[in-house]
Amino acid sequence: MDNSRFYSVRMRASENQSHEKGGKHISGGELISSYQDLKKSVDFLLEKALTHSRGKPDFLQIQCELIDQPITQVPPLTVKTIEVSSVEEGQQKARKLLEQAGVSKQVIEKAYAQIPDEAVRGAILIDCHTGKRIDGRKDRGVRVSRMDWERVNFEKWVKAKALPLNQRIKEALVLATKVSTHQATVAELCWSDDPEYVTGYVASKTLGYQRITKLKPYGDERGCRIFFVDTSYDLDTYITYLEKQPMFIQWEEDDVTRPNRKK
Ligand code: WAQ
Ligand code: MG
Repeated sequence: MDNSRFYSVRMRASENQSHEKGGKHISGGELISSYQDLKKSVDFLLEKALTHSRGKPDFLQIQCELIDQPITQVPPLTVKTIEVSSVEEGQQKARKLLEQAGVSKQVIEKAYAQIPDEAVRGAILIDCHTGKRIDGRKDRGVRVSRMDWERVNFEKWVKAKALPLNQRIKEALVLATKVSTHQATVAELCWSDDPEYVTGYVASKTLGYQRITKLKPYGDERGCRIFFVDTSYDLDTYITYLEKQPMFIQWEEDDVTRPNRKK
């Protein structure tokens, strides 16, 4: 692949002044674009910012930067969907999965207690040994960036897995795959801050991406994104990886599912 002219394109939008001035986070987005597609990519993020269910932005920023590093390719996490009939059941499942991934009960409860009331535009990082928040970024959190999944390959994957062709699942799975790829990530817990979207997930290298169909009540604008981090790894290096390491998700069809495929 010719990696020479790829751009990181990032958007953030807020209401009532910019994020720095205490405005309410409305929407964010990040993708990797070729030079030829830049106009389309900016337009795509502009559309996302202007049509968001959290509100109409009055601060909006879109930034393009040439990526001057090789872009790593990683396969997507495996996806599983757990159907639940209530938020309580969903939250119970989420806690169980976090435990399975190696986070203790105490740390899980401590993390839940630290979910901020005010919107954060990134993820909060929790030390998986102590349960303390370690990113020190307050309402900003850490925004994972510089990752994407090329459309044709993504659509092939969607078809093979019989999943809905859904931009939100794509974005979340791309992020979860990048985050879980780093050794320091023990697990991730997430649900949307979009009031009408109640499905969330727990992800880790060993669990894969486990969707849970209800993690919050319909209409609730409070989202959550927590990374449980093994702090025996260097934190600054980890945050730099999340923010800067460019990555494409790339799915290769499994030979087992297509026995007649010629090599
Ligand atoms: N880096 C770090 N944190 C982020 C990022 C990012 N790039 N994007 C969003 N967040 C944080 C931020 O605090 C948001 O408030 C919160 O996550 C939720 O973001 O059906 O839509 O984009 O499989 O609203 C998951 C289930 C949907 C999808 C998650 O999150 C499915 C979702 P949203
Ligand atoms: Mg959102």
